[in-house]
Amino acid sequence: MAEAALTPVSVDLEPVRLVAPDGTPTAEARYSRALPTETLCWLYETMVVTRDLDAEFINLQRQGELALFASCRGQEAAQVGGAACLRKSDWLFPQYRELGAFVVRGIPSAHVAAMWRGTWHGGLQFTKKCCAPISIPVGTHALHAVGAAMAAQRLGENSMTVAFLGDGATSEGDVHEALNLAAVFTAPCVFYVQNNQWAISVPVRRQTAAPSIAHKAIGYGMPGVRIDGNDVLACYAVMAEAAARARAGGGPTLIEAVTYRLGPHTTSDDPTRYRSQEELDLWAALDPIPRYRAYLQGRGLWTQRLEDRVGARSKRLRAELRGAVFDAPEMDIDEVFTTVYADMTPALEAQRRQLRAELGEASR
Ligand SMILES: Cc1ncc(C[n+]2csc(CCOP(=O)(O)OP(=O)(O)O)c2C)c(N)n1
Ligand SMILES: [Mg+2]
Repeated sequence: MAEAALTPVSVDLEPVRLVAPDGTPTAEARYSRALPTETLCWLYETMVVTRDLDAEFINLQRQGELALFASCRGQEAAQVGGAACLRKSDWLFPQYRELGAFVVRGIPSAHVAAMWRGTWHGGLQFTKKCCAPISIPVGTHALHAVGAAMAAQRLGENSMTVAFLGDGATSEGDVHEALNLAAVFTAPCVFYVQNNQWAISVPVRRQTAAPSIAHKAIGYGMPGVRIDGNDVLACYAVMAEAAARARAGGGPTLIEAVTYRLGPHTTSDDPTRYRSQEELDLWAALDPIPRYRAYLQGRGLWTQRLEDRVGARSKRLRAELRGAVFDAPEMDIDEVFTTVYADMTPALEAQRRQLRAELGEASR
């Protein structure tokens, strides 16, 4: 087992940015923008498809088809860039807002919908794409990500894991334990914090007194990097570097992607109760999608043909999602009770009778 490196680390408060808000390249020279044209266009396509599918999920929730939905609107660059540079065999441990990462991984939206619809197996199919099910308990999955990374390390696999976390999650004890454990055991794990400025109605200034979330890395003894989370190329480049370091035995990295949640926390939330229109307008002007489109235009890579192709794919995927949700089989309510223990307990039997009575059905 490698000893934890005792190298002093420092963290730059200024986020890494490769593309300025107006779409022009910045002077940043430590990281490269040199990706193949196909990849550059595919990043754009994936961000737009994510935003369109996100809107469809909200529609479906409003139509009563989903119990709840947590929109990633505004965070597409952070999620798509952060996931796109990984290998398909690197395991993702999402929080609950990572639609962009799911689109990158090719997880069918119907499977994401099963989770938000509340069918009992919702999310389990994610594992086929090396992605853990969504984690609603905030922060618990950070430990799973470290455990999986340590397992990969011991098995001699050349893979790494990513814990997708929110700014609020960094205040959880589980996340502290995960960061510390990962650093001490040089686990090949990246902690990817999307600082979207809010944890429901709690602003990020109430999460930490540190200069930034990335600065916490200093205390754990791992590299910490702040990135402009609305710049897809910065997210791609910095995550690629951290993933390569993890694979090479260099241990974990804490990345803070500075971004903004443009929508409500979930479909059950009313953000006008706790944040101002001015703040929203400020961040709406930093929207990652028009920024990246302007960058592609500046490089002569954006074409109407690309836009049309992306629009057609979005339309098809939205229709597929609606179809999958409307045609979803009715859930057998008995499974809630029959799949808990080999033999149903009297208490569960009583609950089943009660539920059936409430649903107006004759008990079996
Ligand atoms: C352990 C735990 N505590 C509290 C909650 C309630 N809760 C749900 S989301 C959330 C805020 C999380 O904020 P953040 O980590 O910033 O993620 P974001 O929703 O902004 O993406 C809280 C407190 C929960 N789900 N789990
Ligand atoms: Mg947050």
